[in-house]
Amino acid sequence: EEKKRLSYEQKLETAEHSFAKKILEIAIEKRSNLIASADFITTKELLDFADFVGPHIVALKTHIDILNDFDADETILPLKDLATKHNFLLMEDRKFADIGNTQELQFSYGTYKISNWADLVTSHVIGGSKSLDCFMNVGVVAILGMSSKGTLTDSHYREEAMKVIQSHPNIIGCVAQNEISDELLLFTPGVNLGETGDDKGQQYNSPEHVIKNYGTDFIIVGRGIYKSEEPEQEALRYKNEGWKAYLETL
Ligand code: 5IU
Repeated sequence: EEKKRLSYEQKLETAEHSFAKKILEIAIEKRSNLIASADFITTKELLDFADFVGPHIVALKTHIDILNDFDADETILPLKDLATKHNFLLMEDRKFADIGNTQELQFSYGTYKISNWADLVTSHVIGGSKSLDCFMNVGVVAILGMSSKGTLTDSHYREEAMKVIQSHPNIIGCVAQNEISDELLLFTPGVNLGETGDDKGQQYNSPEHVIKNYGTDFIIVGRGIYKSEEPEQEALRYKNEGWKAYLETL
């Protein structure tokens, strides 16, 4: 028996964080719950991909530190222009996991200056609640559980992590592979229509499975889209699958 869920409109009514509101507004406007993970090592591939899939996504998830040719002017300025052009958010999957002081430095300084351009950032909560205070003017997506085989995010960890997550105003939602409470947005990676996993521990489910069983608000798809022959068509396919599954659970 599938659980009924709150609509994006209902979540928007109670959302408090500006970036929670923003991503919900984009979802409603574009009729999409798709986040594309753009795990590229060159700026050209990243920008071409962002332009192709931009119309179909609510956010583009980056690992900015894997680019071989990162350059603030050549990478970030055009990326921000594409985000404006196609109306999607930039989600840097940095997975912070340190003490507050170090995270503050990693967030604003160094090569990537994430705080200058990211709308959303991912963070572990392993450093405790105070370690998350530094993430200002951004929405934090906290890692509750991971999709990889053998992850240490067992039910005890998740129970303790959830206490931190529910009480921190910078956090808009969780990355997880299980159902969570309605007040937080649920982001689920490990989504693929053709594969069940990779040879490095990744485990996949379909968009329909995660949306119907976990109540996922936003599916995160990487290789399923960017490795396909026609990424734009494939993005549209995931978008449509995700939206259909969402409508069926209302
Ligand atoms: N990602 C996961 N699983 C997790 C977390 C993050 O796959 O539990 I936390 C990231 C890693 C990669 C993307 O950037 O999401 C998934 O890519 P593929 O769809 O190519 O597996």
